[in-house]
Amino acid sequence: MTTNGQTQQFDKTAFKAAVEKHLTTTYANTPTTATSRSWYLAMGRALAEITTGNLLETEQQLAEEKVRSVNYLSLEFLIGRLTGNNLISMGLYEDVADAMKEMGHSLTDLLEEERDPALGNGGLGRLAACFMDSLAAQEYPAVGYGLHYEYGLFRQSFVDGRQVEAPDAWRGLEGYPWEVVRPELNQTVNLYGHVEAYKDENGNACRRWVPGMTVEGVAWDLPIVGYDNKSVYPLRLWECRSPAPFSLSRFNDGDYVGAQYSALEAGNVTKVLYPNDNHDQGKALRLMQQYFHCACSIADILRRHIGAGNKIEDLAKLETIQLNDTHPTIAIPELMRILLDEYKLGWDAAWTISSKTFAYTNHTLLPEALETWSEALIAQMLPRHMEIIFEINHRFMKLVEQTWPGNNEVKRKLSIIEEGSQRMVRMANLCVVGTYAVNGVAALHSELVKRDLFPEFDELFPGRLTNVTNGVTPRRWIKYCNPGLSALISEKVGNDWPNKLEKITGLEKFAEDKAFQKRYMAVKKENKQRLADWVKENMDIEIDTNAIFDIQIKRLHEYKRQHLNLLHILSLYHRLLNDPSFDMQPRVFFFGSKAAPGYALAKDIIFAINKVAEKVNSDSRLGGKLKVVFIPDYRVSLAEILFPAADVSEQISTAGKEASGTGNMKFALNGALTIGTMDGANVEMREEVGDENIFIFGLLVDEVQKLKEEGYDPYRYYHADSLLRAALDLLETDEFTPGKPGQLATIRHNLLDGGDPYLVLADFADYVKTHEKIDVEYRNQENWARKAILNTALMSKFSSDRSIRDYANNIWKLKPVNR
Ligand code: GL2
Repeated sequence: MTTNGQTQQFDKTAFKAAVEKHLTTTYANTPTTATSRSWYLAMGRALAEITTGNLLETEQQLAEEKVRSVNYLSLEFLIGRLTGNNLISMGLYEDVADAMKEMGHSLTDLLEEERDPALGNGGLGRLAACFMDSLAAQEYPAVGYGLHYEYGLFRQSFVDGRQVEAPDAWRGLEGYPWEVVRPELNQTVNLYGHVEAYKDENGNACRRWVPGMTVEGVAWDLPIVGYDNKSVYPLRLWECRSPAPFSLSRFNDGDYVGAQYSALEAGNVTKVLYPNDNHDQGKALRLMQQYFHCACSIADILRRHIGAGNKIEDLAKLETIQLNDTHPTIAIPELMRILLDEYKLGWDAAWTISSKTFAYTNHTLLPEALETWSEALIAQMLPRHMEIIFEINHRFMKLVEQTWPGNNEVKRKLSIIEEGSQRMVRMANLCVVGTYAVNGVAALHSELVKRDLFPEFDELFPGRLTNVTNGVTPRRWIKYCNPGLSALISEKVGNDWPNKLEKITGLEKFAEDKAFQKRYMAVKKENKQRLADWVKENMDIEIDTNAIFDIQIKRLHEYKRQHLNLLHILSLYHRLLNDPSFDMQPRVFFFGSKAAPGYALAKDIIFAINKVAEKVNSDSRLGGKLKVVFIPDYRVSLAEILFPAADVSEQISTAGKEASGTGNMKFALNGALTIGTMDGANVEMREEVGDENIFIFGLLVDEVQKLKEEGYDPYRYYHADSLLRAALDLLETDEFTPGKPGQLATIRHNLLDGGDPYLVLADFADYVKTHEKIDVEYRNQENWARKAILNTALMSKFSSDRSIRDYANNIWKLKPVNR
């Protein structure tokens, strides 16, 4: 299918034999009795044999050539199913489909057997996965470091409209076929204990950590397969185990539970992914996860560096470490500890290496997401690290004093330590002080990082704060998930666009071409049908593919304003029933979203949408004009069906709150038109597609700030706008919860009496008006097709390949190494 080197090596007979071998020896099945799942597993293992070989060869080559590489540290990698995507990258999709067909199986069906490795919450984790894909596609030497959670993000179901969470054992009983355990890479991690002073052989005063507990880090590698090349990089996930999982003496004494106690304790560290998105809970176990992740990863980076015969002094020349948000910040004092206490470097030498090795990406301005840890907690769990953090801060405060002599206010603001009833460590401040580059994730966001979050840091360290606009991988988010569109694109611009997305601009000249418009819209229709079929089969809801498919899929959060979308739906419901002159194009509103289990209002919003959906979908008075579908358990594999099927993409956060968004890019690439605020990457998308091909509404960042300063009164909007009033008041009635009025009232209450912190009511009228415009524009299908084609054609900036090139050229100074 591609010119991939691996394609030529594909030996169908040998591959089929390998699948059968795994079916029988690895999964204890016979070809006649095996289930689809066993066939999928056996196929996965046979493929993983190929990628593991390439991974080891890539590792060896990079070590021998002593090339500079990036280490991407992230607590989350939301990779999604690997099999289909890897087949595409390996150039083996059709060959393997053929081989499996000869064995009596449809590849598409087998791919459905894979569970999503949901090792992330949302955008931040998915970005890390796109970045690994782009690093490998462009052969920038890289290792991804994450955690091997036993349970990924919870599975969501709805019981009477309410979210219910269940554990997600993503590996299944049989294990995940793509992963390979690497026992030779195991690490020992220390915790607790105390610090002691001692004199070294030369009589110098030294300090060392005497730990109170040790656990073991087990490395699992997942292959990140380069598209159309032979490089395979590891995504290395650490699992925490006890070094002494079982005490035979305690067991023999009859203490059966106590005998396993240390194993139970250690196993907890990587048991479960914290289900919070854009929110810091400050739990001790989470700090332990973070340190465990960093300690294993830093030790592994040093093992590679030193093992390849390099000097510790050359670390920053050969390795750079990107911190994905503040979650792995503790890696900074960890590297310092190793350089000071183990390599015995002086402070300045150690600091030079460390601060030239780390770079940090900021992903949010939301105060509730900016991590702080209590000094007491760090001092107890990581006593030596707390000392080092104090020393970093002490030296940093001297610099602040030199720059702003006698200014205690600025010291208080910039200090890594926040004073108060309990002292807290501000991880973002530690990151800015301890790294050589800090980037935001979209132009607007990076400006706000400089202007509002870190203005003094920008003055103190000119040039350190910068921007890298996010992107998404065109392999998964067009080629794999939208084969119809992919074929059409290839026909017009050639087939190398998946790793050269600039080529897609070539579609622009077909935007007016009537025949092309028809074919483009026919593909859209097929994708809408695929989604409609899924909905019919899984939710038993009938939907018409002639309706506008209007989709909002993302984590549930007040700032993302799913409740603004809901109020618009309620306004349509009200008008359809009460205003005989009102007419609209049939519309289906889709939602897909998980709420953090402890986020009560987010869960109430899910409940409300589900209750409205129940009523609306069976209300014959609406004449089929309005449907609402809340897809349960939204995840990457469902996103792959939803993005290609969308006509309208909802990107409606309060301006200044969504750092970037990446779903916005996936929708537009797949030809959906955005309704959005001037927030995050929407701003740059508008620049690319032009104002006439995107529907922008709402307050701007500065208007939001001004309105808040002036004193925002939600009741003003409530009293002034009868449609808004009707929509809000519906939430008080029992219209959607027969016999139980008030069940949806918390949302109304939050908006009116709770002060409407995200200005939903202020943006409502413009939002409704902009939707009316969409309604009109959609009626002219040629006009709509042109706009949709232009959205696909003009999105090339938002390839994660471009993002990674920006990081490589402007921050990491990294060169590709071809295999
Ligand atoms: C996020 C931002 O909210 C989101 O706008 C951005 O696209 C991603 C990736 O940069 O990062 N920040 C954050 O904490 N989470 C995000 O998704 N969880």
